[in-house]
Amino acid sequence: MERTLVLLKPDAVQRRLLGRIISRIEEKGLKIVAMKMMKVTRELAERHYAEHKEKPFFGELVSFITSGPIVAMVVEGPKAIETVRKMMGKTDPLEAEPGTIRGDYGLSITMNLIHGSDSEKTAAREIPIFFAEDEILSYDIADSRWLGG
Ligand code: D4T
Repeated sequence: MERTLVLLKPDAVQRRLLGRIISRIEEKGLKIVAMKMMKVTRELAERHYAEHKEKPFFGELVSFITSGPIVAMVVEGPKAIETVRKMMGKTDPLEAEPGTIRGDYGLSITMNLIHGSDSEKTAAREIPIFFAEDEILSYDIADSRWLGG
């Protein structure tokens, strides 16, 4: 079963949107197998966003993600990576379709509420940055036989 790293960014916490976003993930049928609220240090942020180090928005990105608590999750399900990316919507809020998380709640390209790994390779790199192996739970969920995969 595929796993993806999901971060609910500081704006999601500050705007009290955690419950709504987590509900969407649950209602879709995905399974949360790890979750914690945490403060991202500068070092952690720079590791997570290493691929963007040379981009002009890198400084802003790091200062935003370290600006307040976030909620980090590992989400599991069939095609979890692509499914979460579709639910997030495009990075630019003007391009994010209504019905997506960013399309419904976001106006800013930086404060865009949610992060989801963009490939299996990225998920494998990102998950251990935020979670130790023993923080990721393996459990049966009652409705799994009705969700396919
Ligand atoms: P993340 O990585 O947060 O899931 O976002 P995306 O996958 O949708 O977008 P990305 O990797 O292209 O960008 C990472 C992060 O940088 C912010 N950003 C992006 C920004 O502040 N200014 C910009 O011009 C761009 C392109 C938003 C997400």
